[in-house]
Amino acid sequence: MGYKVAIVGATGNVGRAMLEILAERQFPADEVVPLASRRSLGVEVSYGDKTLTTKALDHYDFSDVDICLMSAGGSVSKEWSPRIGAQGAVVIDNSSAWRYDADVPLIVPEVNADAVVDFRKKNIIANPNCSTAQLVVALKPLHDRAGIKRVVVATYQSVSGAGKDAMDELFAQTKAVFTLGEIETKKFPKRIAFNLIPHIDVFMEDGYTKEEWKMMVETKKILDPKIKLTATCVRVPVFIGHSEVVNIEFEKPISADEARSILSTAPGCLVIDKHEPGGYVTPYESAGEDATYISRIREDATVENGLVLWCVSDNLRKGAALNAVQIAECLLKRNLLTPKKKAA
Ligand code: 11C
Repeated sequence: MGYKVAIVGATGNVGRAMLEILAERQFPADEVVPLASRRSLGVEVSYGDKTLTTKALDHYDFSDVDICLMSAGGSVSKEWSPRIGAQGAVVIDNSSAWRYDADVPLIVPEVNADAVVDFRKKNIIANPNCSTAQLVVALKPLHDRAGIKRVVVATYQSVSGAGKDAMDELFAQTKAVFTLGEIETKKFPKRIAFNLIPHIDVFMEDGYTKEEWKMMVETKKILDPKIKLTATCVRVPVFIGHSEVVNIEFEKPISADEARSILSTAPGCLVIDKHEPGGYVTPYESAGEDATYISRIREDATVENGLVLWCVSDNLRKGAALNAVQIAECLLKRNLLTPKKKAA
């Protein structure tokens, strides 16, 4: 007997990817229930070769649900994740609402899978921000080998991170450029077509944006609180796939060749690093794939024990939906969850 899995926010970019990945990985679910706000009620979504119709989140009874994958934004998570958790379903929450709560584990399975056991206090497990997930997958094996002291990261984040409306905005603006139409900006503070915007999420008091703050705080919680990190997060006119330039300062010496060899066998990583035109991965190629791709690994001679690399991943998959499903798989592998129907 398998699990009953609910997906809140099933009609969004990440919700749809969650359904796709559950089916692809043959997650042992007997029943999958897509839930959404009243606005998306009755919308059909695909789950493998099935078509499911979304039901309303309001008043849904979660008492026989085993796992709830939440991806409906911070305010819905703030209200609903504890309520759903209190009804006995384990919530894997993709928003930023619970990530920084000391009673909620924040998990990237390739990095800190064992911390998943700490989910029982609130019955919530947090999924990190997409730009953090791929970063820590790449950093972990290098940290284990040479001890990371400091990271300087610049991101190039696709518009899908800001949701489906943001993808539509890039498409509409690009079309308007070619048809000499009016460029409308709604989701983004400035035009995104044929442009870059050095601003993701809200501004904090110190001048950093919340996206940049999240990368710093989440890397510490998932990987090591001693790691110092500074980030600059930039939105780019790419539909899917976040890219990052990562400068790393280590405690011990590590050569580019050694880093390449460590990363090429590290979980979740795929190294494509040929010193020739096209010998690296771009976000376009990462879309629809599960790996965190690493290219352009080289020594940074301007600091002691420095490396610099290029890291790309599908932000909707490893950055969100895939990581959430992998967390659910961690629970099963560790026998932390028995299907309620079987237990009854
Ligand atoms: C973006 N990284 O690309 C954001 C999306 O905290 O889960 C995910 C925001 C979050 O806009």
